[in-house]
Amino acid sequence: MEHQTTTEKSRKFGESGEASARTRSKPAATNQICSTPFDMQATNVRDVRVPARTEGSMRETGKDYKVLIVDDSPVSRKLVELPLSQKQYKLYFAKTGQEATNLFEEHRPDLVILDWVMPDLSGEELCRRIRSSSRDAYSYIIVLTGSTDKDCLVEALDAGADDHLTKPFHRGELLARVAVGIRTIELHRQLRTKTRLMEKLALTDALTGLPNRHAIQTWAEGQLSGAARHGYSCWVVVGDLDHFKQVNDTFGHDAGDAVLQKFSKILKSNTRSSDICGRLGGEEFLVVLTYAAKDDAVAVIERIRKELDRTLFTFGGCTVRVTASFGLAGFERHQKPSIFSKLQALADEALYAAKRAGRNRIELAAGAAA
Ligand code: GH3
Ligand code: MG
Ligand code: MG
Repeated sequence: MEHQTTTEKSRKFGESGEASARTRSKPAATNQICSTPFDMQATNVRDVRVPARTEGSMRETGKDYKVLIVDDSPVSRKLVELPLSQKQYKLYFAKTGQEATNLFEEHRPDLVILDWVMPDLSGEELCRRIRSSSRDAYSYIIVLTGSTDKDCLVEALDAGADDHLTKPFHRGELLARVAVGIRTIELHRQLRTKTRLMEKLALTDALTGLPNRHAIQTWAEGQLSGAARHGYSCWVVVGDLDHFKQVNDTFGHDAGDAVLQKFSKILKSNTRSSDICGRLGGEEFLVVLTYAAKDDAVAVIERIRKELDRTLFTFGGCTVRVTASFGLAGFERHQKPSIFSKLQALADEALYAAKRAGRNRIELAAGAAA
């Protein structure tokens, strides 16, 4: 690391007689959205069509819930539709089990209200289909039965239904049960959002926003086995800031953090999105480059090294320069591939060599130097 005040000539940390030995450890159905829910002429029922709602307006009102109503009887569909249309649900209608399956696949409704007895598919079969095709989002299923038979209820719940209503149902009860379903869906959504966030956090280094050791190792192992299978090149680079401890000791931990963040940005901006760079820990970083010849990989790292070298940090009125050393190991396309842990160890050895040779440089591992 070099620093200079505006009046003082710059000098390098680590060159004031201090030993340079490293102290770091080793590291089919038609779309029926809001369509007329049944054949008006055939049933001669008054049109109480739900006003078409766009996705946008659904979101504005905060009631972004899709409800699929499945019943072969137009009258039954209407009886479900009427109370729900006064709420701002987005309604989809299916007359058969197959139509319901198709609409479910296409629109992934939050809630399905289905008749237990249909001409083509049984309610049980439809429940099972919905459950087996549910991805990470949950759909709440309310079954409508004509009977009060407890066996039927048990079958429905066993097939994946969450709730049931006996026909003829009470309008208020339908709305209340749908509201329970929506509460459940809301909880699932919150849980899913939090789980995704936790998964992301578990793989991300909080200070730099880069993938952490665990994430980069998992990704790199995948890349390495891909390279072995398909014969493409792969380079593993370990980079370490030089005399970084002195940044902390001289200017404080926040200054050190700022350097780590800037170096991360430099790494990120100089690597392709198909490559990966991450923080192994402390002031040590890893870059994995694929589909690059050795000279191209070295050129990428050289660009990174130079960009950091010419970056000036200002801490407490001092202008400071920080450098980094790099070790590189890997193989060209169609060369014998290595496993990630071996390449990382070789890159680490090369990094030590770079440190011994004076820092602010790139060294290639023995196998990669030819
Ligand atoms: P070398 O050139 O041999 O790599 O020397 P160095 O000083 O960079 O290496 P050393 O292992 O002696 O010191 C690493 C320092 O990195 C010590 C530690 O306080 C600092 N460090 C590790 N993690 C963080 C961090 O998250 N923030 C800050 N500010 N410093 C960190
Ligand atoms: Mg270190
Ligand atoms: Mg260091």
